[in-house]
Amino acid sequence: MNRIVFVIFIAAVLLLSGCVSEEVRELQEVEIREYQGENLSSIGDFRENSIKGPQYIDIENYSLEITGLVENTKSLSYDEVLNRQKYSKLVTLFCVEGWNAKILWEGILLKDLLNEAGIKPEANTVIFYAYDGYSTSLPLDYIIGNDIIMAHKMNGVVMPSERGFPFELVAEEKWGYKWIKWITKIELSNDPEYRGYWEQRGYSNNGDLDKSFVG
Ligand SMILES: Nc1nc2c(c(=O)[nH]1)N[C@H]1C(S)=C(S)[C@@H](COP(=O)(O)O)O[C@H]1N2
Ligand SMILES: [Mo]
Repeated sequence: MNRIVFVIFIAAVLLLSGCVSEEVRELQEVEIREYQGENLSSIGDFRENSIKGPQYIDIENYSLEITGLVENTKSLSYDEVLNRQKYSKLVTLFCVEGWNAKILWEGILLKDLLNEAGIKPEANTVIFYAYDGYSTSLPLDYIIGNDIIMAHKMNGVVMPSERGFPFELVAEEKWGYKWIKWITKIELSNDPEYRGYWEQRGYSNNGDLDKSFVG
């Protein structure tokens, strides 16, 4: 008798645990706020100061263009962009307005994308364009030499629209205005003097964090 009760008990436990584990569904990813002993900022800590306010990109109709001084022009869907090795980096964004945010970024290496398209030897500058008409540029050497990534996740969650979904440039060691959000086009160029949105309005073209952004 005892044995039967025991067997029923075990069967019930197995059944229940089966049900419970089937019930567990991950509804949303939870933001990471600590990484290797360091506290992170929150994706809610950013100030909204984009030139035209937040952009809401319809991902079904989204494509990322790779153009200019490349062997093969590319037009990639969101999934096609993400269909390669991901990398993460802990980097702090500093805005010229005096605030900052330390975030664990995750995304893809720009040099992987560019090498796939084939970098022409004359190229020395990478110009980025965004959905809101914003643009900025950075030296090709900087992008390649520093393993610069284009992020689709922040603190382990998919980047919110307000923060730059689908992709934001993680321009480490550069002021926030180089961290272009809502990227739609990457152009390889041989014009190191190209000036983006804020650069045309007086911000420094190199955007180095250790220098003043004016002048
Ligand atoms: N497309 C686009 N990217 C942009 C901007 C913008 O106006 N449009 N603003 C830049 C600036 S000045 C900063 S500081 C960072 C972070 O801005 P956020 O706090 O609005 O996310 O985004 C940068 N990327
Ligand atoms: Mo900024």
